[in-house]
Amino acid sequence: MKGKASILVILFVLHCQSFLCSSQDFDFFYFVQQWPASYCDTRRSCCYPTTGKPNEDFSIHGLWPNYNDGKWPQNCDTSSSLDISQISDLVKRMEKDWPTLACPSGDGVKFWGHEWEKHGTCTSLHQHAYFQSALELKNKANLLQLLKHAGIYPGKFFSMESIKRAIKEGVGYEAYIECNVDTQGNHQVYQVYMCVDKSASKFINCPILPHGRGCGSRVEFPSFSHHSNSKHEL
Ligand code: U2P
Repeated sequence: MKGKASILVILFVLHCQSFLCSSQDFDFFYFVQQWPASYCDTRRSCCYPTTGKPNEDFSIHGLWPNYNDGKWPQNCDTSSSLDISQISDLVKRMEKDWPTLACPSGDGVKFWGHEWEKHGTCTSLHQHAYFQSALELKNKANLLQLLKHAGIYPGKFFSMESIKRAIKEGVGYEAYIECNVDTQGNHQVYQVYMCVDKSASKFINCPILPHGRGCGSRVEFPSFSHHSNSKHEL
C-alpha cells in the first residue's frame, strides 16, 4: 500500500510538472518595452514592418511570466499557436504599439505568435486577454510622455539617475533599464522592464531585477525620427 501511494505521488508530481501546473505557475510578469531607435542603430540594424515605419515611441517587446527567483517558464503548451482571428479587433493597435523590427520585414504576426507561444502559454490568460492586457499596460505607463515631461527628449545623452527618477515619479514604481551599444560604441537606453502583478493589470515593485546589460551613469536616448538605416527601406 505504502509503495502504491508513493508511486501515485510521484506520478502526480511528474504530471503536474509537465502539464497541469505549468499554465499558471509563476509569480509576476515583466512588461518589457523597447526603444526602436536603439534596436535599429546597432551593428545588427533592423527591418521596418511591412505595415510602415513605427512611430518614435516605446514599443512592446513582451509580457513575460517570471518566478521570484529570476527564472521563468516558457513554451508551456506547444499545441497552442496564435490564432489571429481571435485578436482581429486588436491588430491595428498591435501594429502601432507592438511592431516587429526583426529582419526580414514582417507584418508582426510571427513576432506576436512567438511571444504567445513562448510566454503567453505560461499564463492563465486566453490569447485576447493576454494581448489586450499588454496594450493596456503600455497606455498606463506612457514612458515617452513621462520622460519628455521630465525634460528627457530623444536625441541627447542623460544621466541614468534622471531617467530612472522620471519613470519612478511618472509610474510610481521603479523600472529596470537595459542598455545596448550603437555603432559608435555609445551605451543607450534599449529596454525598460516594469513588474506587473499576476492579474496583468497593476504595476508592482519588482520581486527581482533581471540580469541584463549594464548602462553606465550617462546614456544616450537616441532619436528615431531621422533613423533610416533599415535594411529594408520602405
Ligand atoms: O534576454 C534575452 C531573451 O530572453 C528572454 N527572457 C529574458 C528575461 C526574462 O526574464 N524572460 C525572458 O523570456 C526574452 O526572449 P524573447 O521573448 O525575446 O524570445 C529575451 O529577449
